[in-house]
Amino acid sequence: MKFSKLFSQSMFLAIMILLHIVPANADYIVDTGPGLNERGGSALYNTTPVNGDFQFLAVEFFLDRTYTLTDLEGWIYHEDPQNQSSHINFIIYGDGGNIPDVNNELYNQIVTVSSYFAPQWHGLTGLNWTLSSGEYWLAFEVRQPELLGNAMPPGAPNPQPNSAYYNGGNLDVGYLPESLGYGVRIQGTVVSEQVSIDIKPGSFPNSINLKSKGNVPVAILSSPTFDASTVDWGTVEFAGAPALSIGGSPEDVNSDGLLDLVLHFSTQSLNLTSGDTEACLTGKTLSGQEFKGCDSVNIVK
Ligand SMILES: [Ca+2]
Ligand SMILES: [Ca+2]
Repeated sequence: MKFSKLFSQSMFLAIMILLHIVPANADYIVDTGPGLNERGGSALYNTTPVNGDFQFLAVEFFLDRTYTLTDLEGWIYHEDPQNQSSHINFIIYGDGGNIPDVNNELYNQIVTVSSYFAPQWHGLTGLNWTLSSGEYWLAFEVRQPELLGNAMPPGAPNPQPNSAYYNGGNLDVGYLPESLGYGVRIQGTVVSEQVSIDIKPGSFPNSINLKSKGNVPVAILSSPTFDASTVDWGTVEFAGAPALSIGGSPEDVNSDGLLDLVLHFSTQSLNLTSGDTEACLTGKTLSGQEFKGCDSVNIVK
């Protein structure tokens, strides 16, 4: 019970943090700020690596929509007694409850660090790592027989609520943020989900007379991975026009057993010309996931 209580508090904290640091189209998904500007914190020491035996420090992060991660950074310190460079695997794991699921390694790339440097941001740029909404862990691992001394100084001002330390034998989780507080920055871009739409559901071709004073109905189709009932009407635009406040009752327009959403748009507001053969609809779900779908049109000349 104690553990689950801690977890739910952590979840709440994480959601609060997301709300604060992820305005629409923000670059930073996570930004804890830097750790202390001095040596200290946990070492990553790996003298006898065998399969699955390695050390890592990891922080949990939450995505409330689909992102492509582009930049990962850790606040890292290094002082190698043998004056050798080291290799850190930056790894994204799935969530295994409130620990990294080490059997679900999603992305992995090595960063080489020099034999000595003061605490600084170190990491990867130009990535194309796409993750759907959910809980994940960013782990900093030493998988080679190397030492990364005082690897990550703690003390980041806005630490992630959950972090974990694995020393090859014991997986410890649930440290209070102030005891670890690794510095982590994650950047990414919001990915627009592709959805299917049906302009003038039930009829084809989708003829539109731009002189009409009427409305054009457009169905946003549900699929096993997209629930049209989660659409935030106020964010929907079809060919540049906002949705009218009529209709919108869930109905299954394509008889696949999934309820779809039919919205209406003023023909006079559509940003279409006589040469257009396709029109697109964009919007967001109530949780902020962007989506887009297109269908053919036949502009009546
Ligand atoms: Ca149609
Ligand atoms: Ca349907």
